[in-house]
Amino acid sequence: MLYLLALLLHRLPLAMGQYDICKSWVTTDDGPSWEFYACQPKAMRMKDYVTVRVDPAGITCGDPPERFCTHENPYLCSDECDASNPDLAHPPKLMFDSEDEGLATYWQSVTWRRYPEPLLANITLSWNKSIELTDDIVITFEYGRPTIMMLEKSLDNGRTWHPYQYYADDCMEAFSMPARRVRDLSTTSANRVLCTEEYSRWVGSKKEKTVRFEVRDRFAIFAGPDLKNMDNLYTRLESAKGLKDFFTVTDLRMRLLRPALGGTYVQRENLYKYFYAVSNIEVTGRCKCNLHANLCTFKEGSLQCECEHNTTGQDCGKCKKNFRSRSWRAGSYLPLPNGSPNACAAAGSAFGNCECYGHSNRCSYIDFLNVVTCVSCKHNTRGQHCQHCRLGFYRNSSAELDDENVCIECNCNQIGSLHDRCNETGYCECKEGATGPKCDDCLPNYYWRQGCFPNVCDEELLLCQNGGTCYQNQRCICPVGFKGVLCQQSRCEADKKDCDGAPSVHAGLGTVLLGVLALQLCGFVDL
Ligand SMILES: *[C@@H]1O[C@H](CO)[C@@H](O)[C@H](O)[C@H]1NC(C)=O
Ligand SMILES: *[C@@H]1O[C@H](CO)[C@@H](O)[C@H](O)[C@H]1NC(C)=O
Ligand SMILES: *[C@@H]1O[C@H](CO)[C@@H](O)[C@H](O)[C@H]1NC(C)=O
Ligand SMILES: *[C@@H]1O[C@H](CO)[C@@H](O)[C@H](O)[C@H]1NC(C)=O
Ligand SMILES: *[C@@H]1O[C@H](CO)[C@@H](O)[C@H](O)[C@H]1NC(C)=O
Ligand SMILES: [Ca+2]
Repeated sequence: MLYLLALLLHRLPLAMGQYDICKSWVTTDDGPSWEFYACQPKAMRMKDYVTVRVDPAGITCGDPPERFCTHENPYLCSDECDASNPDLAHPPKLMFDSEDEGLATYWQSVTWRRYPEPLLANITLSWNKSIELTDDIVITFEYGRPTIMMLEKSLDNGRTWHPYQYYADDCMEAFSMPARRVRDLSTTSANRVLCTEEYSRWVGSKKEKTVRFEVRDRFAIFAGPDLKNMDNLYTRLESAKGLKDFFTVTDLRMRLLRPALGGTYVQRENLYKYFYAVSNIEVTGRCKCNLHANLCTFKEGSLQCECEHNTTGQDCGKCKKNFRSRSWRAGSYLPLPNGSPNACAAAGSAFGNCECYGHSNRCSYIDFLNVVTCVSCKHNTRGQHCQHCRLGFYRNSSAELDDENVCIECNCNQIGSLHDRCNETGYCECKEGATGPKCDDCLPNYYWRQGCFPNVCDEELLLCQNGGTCYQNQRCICPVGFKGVLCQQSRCEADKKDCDGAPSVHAGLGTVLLGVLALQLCGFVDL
């Protein structure tokens, strides 16, 4: 009990105190009303909400059953791992159960029987939720800690990964990095990724079992050794670029690269004593809710912020519908001690701010008009309150005024339309002969060729005469001997010379032949 109390007191500065309420009902000169504050959920044991994946397939021991021994007792290889026997199985979930007094339960890998091929294993923890670490990550190894391992993190649910910390008994040899200690970091290097030798050297497997990612030591750079000056840490978290993100993760991955050796060399004749065994992974943190929630609950398999301040989303990362009169902002730890809620505001709310439907976060007062107007409306909006669509855009009738998709481009056909504006249903104004919402079609009796032109010929009213054929409504292709727009004119009538005149002396052979042909055709038609 005393121990528990000590533990609670120890965690006090991180778990309690500031930023634990989002709003309170206060009475002011103007009467009672809500007052809002920056707020965050309490720190929790994150291993209770994690999903784990161990790679590669077949790395967990016991299938087939296998014997192993320990560095302390290397020649008594009588321990057995058997996946089909609950008493002898070591599945991944045993890294996250609560440890009963004395008896450790652990995940265990196969032994290094493939030596000198490396014995590699990845343990990937996923939350499907952004988490802010508030205390050290502590990984407990039974039978010795790895001599080389690496910790990686992801901020985007496992799409991209970044190194978080390197661990080796010889950093230079394993990673070509100098060995450093977190305690030696300074205020400007608090988020440096380093290689440490503190957790990888052989000291006997019972003595030192843990590998840490030192969150507290990094906090202490700002908050002092006992984390007494949390105000300073919160101030730094707001102002130092990238510092908050450094302690934020959605996933963690332990890459185990070489097991404990129990000495300097690998003994090839006894490979049953080399393997990984992890009994616990402790991750303490809080849901990242952007200082807009003080509760985080486990729903439908995922952690979820209970958003206040009229925000919404898994991390309270956007404003609720109809509360977008200004752009969303995270709450802030500053000014101390209560921070700023930076709440989302209802359209037309009594905040006194100029309403911009979330398309602008800047307003400006125009002196001579005595109006406040939104500046630089985004999302193709315009107007005093960004309530209109820019020219060339029209209102999306299925979107609210505060929706990013509220304005749709008119997209008028440049050739078919008179200009690039359109009416409220997206219809453009067409030039003569053009039609369709975007003016990219032609009316009946018009054809498209860089714009709409009236048909010259067609199959109904404007038939080509005398056996002529209509080419794409643009012209008649007339048989020899006829001409005119609709081939309505006989060449013989128009020009007697074509019919009975002798071919010109200047004409070439082709013309002569054509002349003869025309002569015959004329004769035929004349019959
Ligand atoms: C472990 O994950 C890394 C990526 O972070 C990958 O390159 C590597 O192949 C994985 N190793 C195993 C044994 O699955
Ligand atoms: C992750 O969380 C989101 C939001 O709560 C949920 O919609 C999604 O189904 C979850 N994905 C997985 C793989 O659990
Ligand atoms: C959120 O909206 C409700 C009305 O739905 C209002 O009563 C409340 O004061 C708002 N909270 C904030 C922080 O603006
Ligand atoms: C109109 O708004 C709705 C709701 O935001 C959106 O789903 C849709 O894609 C928008 N339409 C267009 C053409 O952008
Ligand atoms: C937009 O123009 C089209 C075509 O002229 C018309 O049918 C429609 O009613 C117009 N819409 C509005 C809102 O004026
Ligand atoms: Ca365990």
